[in-house]
Amino acid sequence: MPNTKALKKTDKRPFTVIIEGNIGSGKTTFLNHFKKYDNVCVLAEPVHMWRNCAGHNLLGLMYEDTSRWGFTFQSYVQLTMLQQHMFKTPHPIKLMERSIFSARYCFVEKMFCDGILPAPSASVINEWFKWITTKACPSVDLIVYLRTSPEVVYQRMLKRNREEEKLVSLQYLREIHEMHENWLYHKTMFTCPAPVIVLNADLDKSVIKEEYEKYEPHILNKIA
Ligand code: DCP
Repeated sequence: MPNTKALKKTDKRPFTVIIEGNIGSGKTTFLNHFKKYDNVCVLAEPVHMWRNCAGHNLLGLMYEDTSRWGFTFQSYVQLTMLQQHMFKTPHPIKLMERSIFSARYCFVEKMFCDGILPAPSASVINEWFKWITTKACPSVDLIVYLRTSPEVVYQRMLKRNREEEKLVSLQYLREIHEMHENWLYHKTMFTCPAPVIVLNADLDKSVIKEEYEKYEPHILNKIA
């Protein structure tokens, strides 16, 4: 006879937390902080896949010619984010860098509003998004919003010097900031798939650990 109690326990989906914030807001640093906990599964964003899809650097192509490659890039982002959402782990807590939601609500929306993503292309992404979020149900329990100012993340981005991001302007970071703010802070655009906690992610690396620790119980003590 199988132990049904034990089966139920392992079948249970993990308490899932998505880490959101502007480009350069410190999502990776935040995730790295939680790697030391045995009960936490940490899923970094698959940027390496975006840079190498069967040998094609979709991230680079997207920045070089957004009108030509924006749809291709965001379609692939949507697939890779779905893979992260569906990733099964025996750990009771799962932390994900970004989500299918920020891809749709911040980046795709921005391209569409700017007229870079034509309406037919936006519709295709949107139809996929609606199907995925209703049928595949990527469940989220908590959103951690790493809130920053565009000027701070701009400096960080320049410092890390990612080749593809050489074309990213302060203005673009301001606009992506506004998308995050409207979605997660003012809550005037789209719905939040889970409650949001807001961290001051402008803080320097030397002191940000204290900010992380302040909010740790929200993540570690809530095991679904
Ligand atoms: N990106 C995009 N569209 C998406 C997701 C990301 O255009 N749907 C781009 C923006 C960045 C790169 O991909 O150029 C990676 O951005 P993220 O903000 O997701 O990751 P970072 O590496 O900037 O995170 P952090 O610095 O906060 O750790």
